[in-house]
Amino acid sequence: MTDIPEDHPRYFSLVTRELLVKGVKDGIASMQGLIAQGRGEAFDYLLGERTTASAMQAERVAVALMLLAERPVISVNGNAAALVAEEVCELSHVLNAPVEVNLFHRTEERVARIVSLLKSKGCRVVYGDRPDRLIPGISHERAKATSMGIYGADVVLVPLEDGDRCEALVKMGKKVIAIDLNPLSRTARAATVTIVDNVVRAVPNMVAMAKEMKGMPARELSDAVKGFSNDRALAQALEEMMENVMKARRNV
Ligand code: PTJ
Repeated sequence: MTDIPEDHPRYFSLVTRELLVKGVKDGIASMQGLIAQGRGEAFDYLLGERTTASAMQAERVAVALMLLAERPVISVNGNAAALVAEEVCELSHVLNAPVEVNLFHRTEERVARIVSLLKSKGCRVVYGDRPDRLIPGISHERAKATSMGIYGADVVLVPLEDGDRCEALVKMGKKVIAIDLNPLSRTARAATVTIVDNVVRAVPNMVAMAKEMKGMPARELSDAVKGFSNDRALAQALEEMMENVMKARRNV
């Protein structure tokens, strides 16, 4: 990996890039994943590369939903595996939610590598290498899922999901929690709860929240979810971006 000086103003962003490049070299992330990360970075730049108040609230609602769920599942693609494999495993452990490897650009070799990476990071239950169901309404390879994992889940956390699949999961009656830096994306608009934050900040935040909220009675968790509107949260995220842009504009 390139040596990034710690005093560089965009240190974390550059380290994240390096992790993804390594992910591609190791056969974990796809080449297309690099392009997706670039798009995400542009939105993150507008956000000021921070977790905003609306993202923090969405993260809390998401954790409450997962704790209330009967069968919560965490979907992992190449980008999530390259960037936050360890944190995903910790979240899986705290929430008692199995992980399923679910790829957009699916190859069995990449699925196997990601399954083994997640296991090496401590994930106990990892589905995805033996799919036995197809998500209705989407084309074959992208539709593969497992009945014990995403197919049978009531709540699915999908970091960086593609729009079609997010819509298809919602159509199946699932609550879908998306992590997506682009508040205008189809995924962001179709999900039940969208966290407009970088996956490298969102997942560790959710781990800390899950540890804190795990012992809460169901009534309190339901209260945390009550009143949440995804449309309103997306509007807030756009406003937070615009405020940041206006602040920069005043300094030009
Ligand atoms: O590993 P695979 O084959 O499953 O492929 C994964 C990608 C991400 C390549 C695939 O799902 C894809 O093409 O996704 P999209 O449709 O480009 O959507 C990715 C979304 O994630 C975009 O809206 C980006 O803005 C957003 N995004 C990119 N990087 C991050 C992000 N959101 C949060 N954190 C990031 N680091």
